[in-house]
Parts: sequence; structure tokens; C-alpha cells
Amino acid sequence: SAEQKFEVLFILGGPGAGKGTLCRYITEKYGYVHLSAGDLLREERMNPNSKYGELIEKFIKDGKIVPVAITCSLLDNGMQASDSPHKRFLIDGFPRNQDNVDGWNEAMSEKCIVKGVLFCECSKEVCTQRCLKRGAAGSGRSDDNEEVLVKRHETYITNTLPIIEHFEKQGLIYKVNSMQSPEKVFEDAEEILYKIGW
Ligand code: UP5
Ligand code: MG
Repeated sequence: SAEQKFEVLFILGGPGAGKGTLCRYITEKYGYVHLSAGDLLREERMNPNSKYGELIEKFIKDGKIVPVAITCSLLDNGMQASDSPHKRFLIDGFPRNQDNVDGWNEAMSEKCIVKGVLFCECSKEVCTQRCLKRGAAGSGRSDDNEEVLVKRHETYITNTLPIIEHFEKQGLIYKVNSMQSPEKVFEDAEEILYKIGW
């Protein structure tokens, strides 16, 4: 029945918009489970037993979107492995293109209900500055440099914005201005959570 389904909130926004930061604020206060698709892919890339390591690194360094079967199974495993009593998940940085949406619907729509999409709105300039700053501070991320950031942004505009429009038509999009301080972004997001009933 619907009650037993996992409840999911997707968190979308440009590269460096502050998705992960906002999710950390939310989980700290509410105890939901945060699953970052990018973090899961980076972890899988480091797993010597994975056959996808090289492929994942290639896609990330190209700012391209990894085939959905890989990402979706990592998310699925992450959800299954969670012993949180809430069964509420913040899925950060996914879905990013139509392939992701189709793959999610096929594999996950029976188990999950998508309650909404938090859309972190942030200018390209601010996004880029944040990632460059993080790279300069030693993030170790192979995509926090100017060359890859151009590609990440192109991919975002071409592939992810249409997905955000698709969710907008379904009335699922909730916008937050993520160019404010992290605390203020969180406050605005909290109002949305109340509205959704989380
Ligand atoms: N920061 C955050 N909020 C701030 C604020 N309000 N004010 C000032 N500074 C703020 O933040 C980025 C930086 O900005 C940090 O230094 C932070 O302190 C600061 P963060 O919270 O990390 O932003 P986030 O949006 O999570 O940025 P991230 O770089 O993680 O976004 P991306 O979407 O680019 O990265 P992700 O890890 O999701 O994906 C990376 C790659 O993996 C993709 O390009 C793609 O190749 C691949 N991928 C897939 O193929 N499929 C997927 O489903 C997901 C990823
Ligand atoms: Mg992130």
C-alpha cells in the first residue's frame, strides 16, 4: 500500500548550487536519509571490486551523466541499506536527464513515492565560483576545475533544466534561492518541508 512506500524528495540545481549543503542541514535537524548520487558514484569509483570504476571516472571528468542503471542501483542499495525508521530520503543530484527519469520510473516507482523536488536556484557565476573555491581548498574532486565546470554547466542546461520543467508541469517543483547564506537557504527549505508535510 501507499503507506509502505519510501518517500522521496529530489534535490536539484546546478553544479555547486548547494544541494549537498542544504541536505546536511535538513538531515541534521530531521534525521532523514541523505543520498547524494554524485557521492555514491564517487564511492563506487573507488571500490576495487566494481567493474564500473573507470566508466564512472570518465563520465565525471567529462561532466556527462552516467547511465541510469548504475546510478539507480546505487540509490536503491542505499535506500535498502538504510536502517532509518523514517523511510524518508533526500535524493541529491538525481535525476539529471530523461534517461534518469525513465530508469527511475521503471525500477523505483513501485517502491517510492516522489513527494516533491527542491530546486536550488543559483546563477552560473555563483555556482562556478563555489566549485572553484572548493577545488582550490583541496576538495580532491577531479571535476572542480574550470575546464570540467564548463562541461558540467552545459550538461546541466541541456539535460537537467528540461527535467526540472517536466517536474514543474507536474506541480512538484519547490524553489529555494540558494544564493543566500546556508542558514537562510535552510530556513526557506524548512517552510517548504512543512508545506509538503514532512
Ligand atoms: N556552499 C554551499 N552552499 C553555500 C551557500 N549558501 N553560500 C556559500 N557557499 C555555499 O556546495 C558547493 C560549494 O559551495 C561547497 O564548497 C559549499 O561549502 C559551498 P555543495 O553543497 O557541495 O553544492 P552541490 O550542489 O552539492 O555541488 P556539487 O558540486 O556536488 O554538484 P554537482 O551536481 O555538480 O555534483 P554531483 O556530485 O551531484 O555530480 C558530479 C558528477 O557526477 C556529475 O557531473 C556527473 O558526471 C555525475 N553524476 C551522474 O552521472 N549522475 C547522477 O545522478 C549524479 C552525478
Ligand atoms: Mg553535491
